[in-house]
Amino acid sequence: MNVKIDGQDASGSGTILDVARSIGIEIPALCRDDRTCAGGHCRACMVEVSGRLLPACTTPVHAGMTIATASPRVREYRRDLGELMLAESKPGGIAAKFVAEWGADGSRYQSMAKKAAPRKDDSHAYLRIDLEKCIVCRRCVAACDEVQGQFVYAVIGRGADARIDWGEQPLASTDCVSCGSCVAACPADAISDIDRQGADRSGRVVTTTCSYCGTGCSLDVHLSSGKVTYIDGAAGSVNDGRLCVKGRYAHTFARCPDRLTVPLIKRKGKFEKATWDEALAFVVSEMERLDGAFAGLSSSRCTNEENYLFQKLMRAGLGTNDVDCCARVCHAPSAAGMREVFGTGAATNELADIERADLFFVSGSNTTESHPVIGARLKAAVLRGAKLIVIDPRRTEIASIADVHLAPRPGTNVLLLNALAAVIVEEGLFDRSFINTRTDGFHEYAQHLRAYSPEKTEAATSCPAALVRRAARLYAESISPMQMHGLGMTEHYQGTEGVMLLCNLAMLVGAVGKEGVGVNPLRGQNNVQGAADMGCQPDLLTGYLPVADPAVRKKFEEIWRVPPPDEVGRRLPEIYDAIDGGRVRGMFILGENVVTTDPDAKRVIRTLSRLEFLVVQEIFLSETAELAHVVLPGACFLEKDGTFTNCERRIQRVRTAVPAPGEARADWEILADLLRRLRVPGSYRSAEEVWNEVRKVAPAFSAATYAEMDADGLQWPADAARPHGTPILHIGEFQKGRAAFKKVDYEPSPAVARAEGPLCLITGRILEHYNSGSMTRRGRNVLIESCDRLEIHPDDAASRGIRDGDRVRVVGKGGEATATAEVTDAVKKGELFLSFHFPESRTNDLTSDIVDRIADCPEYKVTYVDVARI
Ligand SMILES: Nc1nc2c(c(=O)[nH]1)N[C@H]1C(S)=C(S)[C@@H](COP(=O)(O)OP(=O)(O)OC[C@H]3O[C@@H](n4cnc5c(=O)[nH]c(N)nc54)[C@H](O)[C@@H]3O)O[C@H]1N2
Ligand SMILES: Nc1nc2c(c(=O)[nH]1)N[C@H]1C(S)=C(S)[C@@H](COP(=O)(O)OP(=O)(O)OC[C@H]3O[C@@H](n4cnc5c(=O)[nH]c(N)nc54)[C@H](O)[C@@H]3O)O[C@H]1N2
Ligand SMILES: [Mo]
Repeated sequence: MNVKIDGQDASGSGTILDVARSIGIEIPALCRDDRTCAGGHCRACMVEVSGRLLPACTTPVHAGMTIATASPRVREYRRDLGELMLAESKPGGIAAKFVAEWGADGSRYQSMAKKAAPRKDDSHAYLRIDLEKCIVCRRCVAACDEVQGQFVYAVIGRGADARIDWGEQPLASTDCVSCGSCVAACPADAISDIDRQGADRSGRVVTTTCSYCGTGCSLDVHLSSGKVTYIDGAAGSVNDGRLCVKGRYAHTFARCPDRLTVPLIKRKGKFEKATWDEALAFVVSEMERLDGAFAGLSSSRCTNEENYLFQKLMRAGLGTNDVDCCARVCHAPSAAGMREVFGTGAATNELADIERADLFFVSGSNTTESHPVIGARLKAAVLRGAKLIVIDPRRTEIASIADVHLAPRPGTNVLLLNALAAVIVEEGLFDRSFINTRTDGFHEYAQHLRAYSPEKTEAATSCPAALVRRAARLYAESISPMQMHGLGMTEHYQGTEGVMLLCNLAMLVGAVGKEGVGVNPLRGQNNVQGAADMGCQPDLLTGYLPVADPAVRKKFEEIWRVPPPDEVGRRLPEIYDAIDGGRVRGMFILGENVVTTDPDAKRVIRTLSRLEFLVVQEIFLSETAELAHVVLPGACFLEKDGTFTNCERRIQRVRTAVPAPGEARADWEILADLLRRLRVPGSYRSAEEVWNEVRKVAPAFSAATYAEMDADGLQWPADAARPHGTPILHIGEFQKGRAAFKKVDYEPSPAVARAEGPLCLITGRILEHYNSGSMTRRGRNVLIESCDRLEIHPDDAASRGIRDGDRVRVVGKGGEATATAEVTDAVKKGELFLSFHFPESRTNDLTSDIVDRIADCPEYKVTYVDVARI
């Protein structure tokens, strides 16, 4: 449509505001947030159209319109609006700037000044509300409802009495999840936070990628005098401005006084400061002394470049394939199961598909706490009408809004997923043409499923057959059913097999290889996808190239000028066994706090204490670093360059915002130094140079240049045929050609037979804290959650005399943990949930040595215990 704006010709569709912006004309629009429905509340965007004043943000353009955005009438209107705002409030922020620009000075409507004292709230750990500044534009309400799906705010009162409200209680006691969306949205500073208050907001902004979970949110890090002042969500396909309480607020760890700033060498049981040269020379001499008996554990918190150099150090420098990463204790079963069925072990689709799917099948994922931004996107999709099936023994927040919530007994996913497939087959709901053209083994599979009808499995799973049938029909009948899964699938005795059954389900209904569908593991750590991609696995080199393949080794040798060793290395549990057996005598741990996070923690401590030499590269003196002989201080994500790969295979840039403290160095620089000292050919002057070597060795990344990923990252594979990356895998055919249905029989975990206690303990996460808590405990998140909590059903609590808030002891075969009881029927009778974020709670003293029988992932989700009041 052709229109005239301020005398300029413009064409386009949408609102006047959209078209004006498209030709560079800015209209003040205080209440506009492109992510929410336009409300037209603030009236700041009034423009003149054929003599009438109309709000630009809600008025659609039509052909021939003549629009004036700054006519005398518009200017007079805005000045008057400014006067009204000043009569009713004392706005700060951009609203104050506009009001001043409009020429309002508060002189016109003095008599109207508000009577009642506007409400203030400083109960929250981060947020601060002062309604005296509020212009009632309602952006906070829209942000909380539509962006976050949390519904904390409402507008009460009418006309001049209208005001923002959050119920009777203080903000800290509402459902607020501290995502800060309202803070970012507020144009008047009425809702602000402790980071912004009094901060200089005119400083430099560095865009980078969050280092907590695998969502991979883009961050705008605001700086002043070389320090981080506050962090906002950046625009970008992953988070579109959203963040969670960790990404936005848990950044103060970086400048904590107890950051490691110099290398440490343990002498007579005590750490002493050392120079870099001393420390690295000592590490290299120990590596050379223990030649062939050294193992490495890489860090999924570190960049791709660092993970690449780490495995190169182990392979080319020390001649061992004994290198693993935390994928082993996390989503290794997803990678193994999906690789086996589809040919590629990574998420099939992109997060943007959340907006294209009409049903979500979420299994074993506490999405709103573990991947809060994905959780918020799911909630928004459900609000617009998408269906939701959740499989989780607990009634998590996402389960509470599901159309169908199936709550299986922990460890019975195989039974339940077979039952869901059985319904689809029995009721003829499968996609015959997809099955015929792309899969094998359907008939045997269908036959096999007869033993697993919902009615036959009901007693063991405790999921009502009718509900299972309903879920199966919903999944099969939807057009774009998108799966997402978490550790409730993988951290089990039959973890890998459970994931294979998820693949089967998607194949049955033809939900792979197109938009809005697929099997999507919600990978955990910010760069666990990348750590595995880079080859921090004992059997696979960079880009999933098998180390056992001579042609692969030859190619690496050409580039490294050192051959990778040919024997497949040890996985983490095998490394521990080899330490106990004296075959591994030295170990390098990069950014992993295994003493707190690996199962059967007492055994981990015993085993690591046996090492003749342990070097830990960390940002803090973690519980694991305490056991080391040498500790090397690394730079955290805010202090270095590189890339992280998120759960949708998107490789994104990490950019230096602030300098590292003291003598701490970027992890890649330390690793490059060690490689040089071990006389491995090659040198690197920047993270980009490391990355360019990755592009050479692994075809899947060959086209992924820093320049190509600069704006919004890119999803691998990215090669000559797909230079801009690959949002969706398996279009037309699977990576491995045709895919075969896997028949999986249920095998109860050995924990069931061991029967070491009357209650089944699930361990996992809470929103505010992150893994071993080394970062989130060093900040105000502890004001929101100050200890690990044990969720216990009211009946189990009552029979043990436990009340909400009591300190309790969880007692198992391996030891004891302590926590604060939360009595809730979100867990079933006979089941418990305990988080593991506070090392002093000793959660992992309880977890056992049982692992997934294919991928060796620990069974963190099933441990039999009892509980008592302290
Ligand atoms: N806030 C926060 N976010 C995080 C992390 C953190 O520590 N804190 N860690 C990151 C990491 S490393 C990871 S891997 C991800 C993990 O993210 P999630 O996968 O969401 O992690 P969990 O909370 O461990 O477990 C998920 C759910 O599995 C359910 N579950 C347990 N047993 C079963 C079962 O038998 N069947 C089914 N279907 N479900 C079951 C549990 O009740 C739980 O709600 O989170 C990442 N994000
Ligand atoms: N009971 C129970 N235990 C679990 C789980 C569970 O569900 N239940 N989940 C498991 C899962 S899924 C995972 S992934 C593991 C996670 O286990 P870990 O990886 O051990 O957990 P993190 O606390 O993330 O440890 C990372 C360490 O790296 C350091 N670090 C952060 N950034 C950097 C950096 O840039 N450079 C360096 N050098 N160091 C850095 C941090 O200080 C921290 O100590 O925990 C597992 N443990
Ligand atoms: Mo994880």
